[in-house]
Amino acid sequence: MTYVIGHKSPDLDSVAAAVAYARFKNKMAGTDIYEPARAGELNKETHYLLEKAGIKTPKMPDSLDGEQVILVDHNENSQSLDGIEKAEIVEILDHHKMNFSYDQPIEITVKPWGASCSIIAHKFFENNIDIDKGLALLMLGAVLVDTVITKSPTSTDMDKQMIEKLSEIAEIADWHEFGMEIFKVRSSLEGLAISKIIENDAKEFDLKSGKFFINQLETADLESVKEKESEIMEEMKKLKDEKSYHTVITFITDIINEGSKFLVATDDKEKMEKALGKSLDEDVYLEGVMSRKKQVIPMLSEIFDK
Ligand SMILES: [Mn+2]
Repeated sequence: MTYVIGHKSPDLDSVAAAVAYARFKNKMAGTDIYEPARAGELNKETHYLLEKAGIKTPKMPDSLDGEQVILVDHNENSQSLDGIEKAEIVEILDHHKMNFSYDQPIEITVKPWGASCSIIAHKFFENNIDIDKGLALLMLGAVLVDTVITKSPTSTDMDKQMIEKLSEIAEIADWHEFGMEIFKVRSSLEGLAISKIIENDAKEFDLKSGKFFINQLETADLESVKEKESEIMEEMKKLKDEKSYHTVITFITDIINEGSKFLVATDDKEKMEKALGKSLDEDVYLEGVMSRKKQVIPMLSEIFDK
């Protein structure tokens, strides 16, 4: 038996690639020795798509020690499940930079495409092997997520071609809409406590004016966050008072439209309006702003760190 396995903290592409490539290898060899596996807990969109595709969750081995493995969607030991140093790696299929050396010649497929599932889909088509509807749906989802619905700079023409072909098999009429559906599942705040939301991805910064707490959320659907905004604001104000912050910010990044909505609780409204270039009495949406490190902090430093 040979495991086909992706990286730790598996994303959709990593799990879908394991499922798809195990199936490809079994069909090519006319065997069932290739078994898809996963290297960690599944995220929300992976759960969602496996269920929608009617595909069972790959098992998670305790260790790869002594096992035969095919690595997909990664090639670095540090990203592999424990025991990889003592596993026999028989093949690699990936779309990341190579950081791999091995004492044996093995088969390696690496392409600079947007998703591992694009490379695997191409292999199916090249070899005239059928992809069933469920598998096509899973692979399509993986390519759409990894390429941010083809908007990522890593997305290539080949990814687009694979998206078109997989959509047809999966009977998805509008792949853009299907991509949005997956991103909505991924960024859903449903069931999350507000206290968790405001600490979703938070960092503290000491500026000359005082301590800043800056939290970022990602969404494919700003509208769906809107109904929680007042609750989020309340909780931010509480946090600001409790911890004596100068400013608490939650900015919600719309990954599709590439901009961020800012929720702000601050001691210095006037200066904050100057820093953001917007009135805090209205919705603050900053077009093109997506990075805390590269955009938000410099904007604030300009005003609050002098
Ligand atoms: Mn990937």
